[in-house]
Amino acid sequence: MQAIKELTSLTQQYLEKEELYGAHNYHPLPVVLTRGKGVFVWDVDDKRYYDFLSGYSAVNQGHCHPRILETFIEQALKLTLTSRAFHNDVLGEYAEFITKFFGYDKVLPMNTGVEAVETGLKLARRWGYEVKGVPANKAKIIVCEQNFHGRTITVISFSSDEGSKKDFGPFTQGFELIPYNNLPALQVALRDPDVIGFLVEPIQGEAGVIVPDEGYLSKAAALCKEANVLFIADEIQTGLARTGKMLACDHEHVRPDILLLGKALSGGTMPVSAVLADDGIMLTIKPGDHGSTYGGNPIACKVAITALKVLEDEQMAENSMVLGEHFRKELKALGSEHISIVRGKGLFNAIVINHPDKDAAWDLCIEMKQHGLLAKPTHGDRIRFAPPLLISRPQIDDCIRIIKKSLESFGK
Ligand code: IF1
Repeated sequence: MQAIKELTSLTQQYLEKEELYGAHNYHPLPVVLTRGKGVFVWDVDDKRYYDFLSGYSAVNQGHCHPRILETFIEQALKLTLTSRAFHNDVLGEYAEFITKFFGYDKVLPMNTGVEAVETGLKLARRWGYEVKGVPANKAKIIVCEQNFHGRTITVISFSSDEGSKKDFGPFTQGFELIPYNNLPALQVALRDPDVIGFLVEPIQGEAGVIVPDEGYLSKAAALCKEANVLFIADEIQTGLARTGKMLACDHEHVRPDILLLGKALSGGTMPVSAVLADDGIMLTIKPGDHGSTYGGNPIACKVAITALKVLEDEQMAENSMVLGEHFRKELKALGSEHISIVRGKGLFNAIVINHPDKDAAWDLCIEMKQHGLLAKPTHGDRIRFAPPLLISRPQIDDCIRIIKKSLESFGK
């Protein structure tokens, strides 16, 4: 663990203030950022870093993308919030754009990712009772072990990670955990007539970029269809070009019944999330049944349109696909004894560190920080590598050199 004393006094001042007045609900890397542009961020001592976390894939388009910021500022100077008590001249334009962009009848706009997840769960339950005909309060939704779908009490109710649930009970009922990437387990769970939904990450992010077997998503979706169960894809982290396709589900031509989006939907400017579904599902929600103060606000709508256009115009999915393959190949070619696994899809990757020291992944992140690359461990021994999708091949090669140099410090 890097000692605070090795940090500049300016950085230390920021850390101390946060420590004194901020809740201690995170353990960030000891770096204080003040500026971002494209793939780079700068700290308060004007040191430059490659950002290999991208705000947990909320900054796929790169930090402070000019087109997205221009849209943000232009709308902010005009009208920021009407609430849904009144109409405005932006929501309809956005709803038409995003539903046509992804091929769905309707969109329900929310703000954070977990709000989209909660909305998707409510929508699935409402459909389960009113369309599938499940008895009142009996609806069940299947979820996967090692899932991460957000931090609300209902969503942690179906987490398999005891650490994220401890002393937050009592929990919401109606969820059943099955192993991820396990079709027989799904098949058995789908036999229950009260099951109305299957919520799944196409690639498990927080768990350490767990990529399921080829065909898992398409077969799971087919099993759900057969069982008249809604396939709910949480693409909040895997979506929006991150894995080399606009949606991770696109790799297997799967069309979710309910599609959840967030994070990069605003290009890292503000919380914007969305739930997409067809009329048979979406219209079970009637006026007044669900909503949010900021959901679908004018800035969010305009920014989301530009954020999606930027992904398409700058061919970020294609870049993610090509450079992701190159990145994994180069990482594997390092042949480091300290890397036991390299996995991912597109520019959504992770390594598993093989080292006797339990803090090895953290220490490697500190070493990479020293050499100008920011990444953070997840679940102790895994490090996620997810740069903004506009990164270039020379920049990827530069980052491979940084990772190589940092790994060598283990040998010393
Ligand atoms: C934190 C993790 C990533 C998500 C998926 C829904 C949400 C997330 C697949 C909820 C959010 C964020 C939350 C953030 C760190 C980050 C994270 F480490 F927590 F798990 F990315 F892997 N579905 N993930 O990944 O979206 O409400 O946060 O907008 O809570 O520390 P949100």
